[in-house]
Amino acid sequence: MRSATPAPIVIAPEVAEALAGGKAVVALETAVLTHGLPRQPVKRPCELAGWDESLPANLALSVLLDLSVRTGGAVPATVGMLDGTLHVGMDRAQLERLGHDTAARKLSTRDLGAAAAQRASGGTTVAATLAACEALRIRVFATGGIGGVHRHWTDRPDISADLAALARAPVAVISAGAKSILDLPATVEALDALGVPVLGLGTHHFPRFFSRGDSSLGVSCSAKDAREAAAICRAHWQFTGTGVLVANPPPERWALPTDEVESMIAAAMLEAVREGIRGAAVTPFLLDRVQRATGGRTVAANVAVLESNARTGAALARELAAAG
Ligand code: PSU
Ligand code: MN
Repeated sequence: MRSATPAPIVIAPEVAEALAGGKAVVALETAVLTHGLPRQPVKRPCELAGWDESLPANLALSVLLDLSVRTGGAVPATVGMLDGTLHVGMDRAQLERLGHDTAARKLSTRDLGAAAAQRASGGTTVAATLAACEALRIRVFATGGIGGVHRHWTDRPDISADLAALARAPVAVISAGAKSILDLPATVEALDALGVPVLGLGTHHFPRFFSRGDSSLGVSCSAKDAREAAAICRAHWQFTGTGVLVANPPPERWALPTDEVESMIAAAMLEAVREGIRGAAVTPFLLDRVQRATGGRTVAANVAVLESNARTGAALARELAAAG
């Protein structure tokens, strides 16, 4: 006989305890595990000690982020779906299962119900991870770059559900701005319209994921460090319940020049149009093409960004927890 419907959300005991005790918790997404990074092993992409080069790169990354959050003094809560159950807090075996599953779906908010009912597995995007944060009152979430308004949105309004999710979940999302494949000025305008502050961490420039940004695109406020950022987040949530996009520029050493990234993206986009790539497939397609075009330099930048954001997320979560 079939077992009863599985509980839709399972919280790892470690995460439940930390939340109940008001300790620092940092949520992590898994779309980057299932659809973001290559599945081939990659030699230490950016000289990071926690990188296991015997693992497929996607899995090595999730393992590294878990470790970085812990080293930063917070409890990682990796979110992902296994056989229809949404897990908040995934252990190594669960990450391995999801990372090796070639049938894993890319799950945005709209996809959670269908995947749960069909007992599917999948990696959660920023939007779907934010839904879990909202349900469990997790206040900090670290990712690479959020989705946003895609280029050519006037032809086809491809706007990531990440923006709508940020507009409703009171969560600080640490991100290197938004992904460089997007229309970044339009994305910043959309965040503005949704009432989501863009808080530059040690910068007044909106980061462009692979590059550090410049004076052509700014943020709505800046903080010098995690402590000041936490104070701004707390004050923000006294007035309204929207998320805060904490824009953390990529580490200097691994950032790429804007022009170089731009020409790669232009080429990848032409290819996407030629191949008729649409909807949820657009982001993974473009990331894959850009990664291949640079022979791993964008992979290094991507990993460096994610790791830096995980560490920054831990620092921010600790500041928020300390303030109660
Ligand atoms: N940034 C990356 N790799 C990724 C993503 C972002 O460097 O895999 C994922 C995030 O999970 C984000 C999603 O939420 O892409 C956005 O997809 P879409 O544009 O289809 O909403
Ligand atoms: Mn889209």
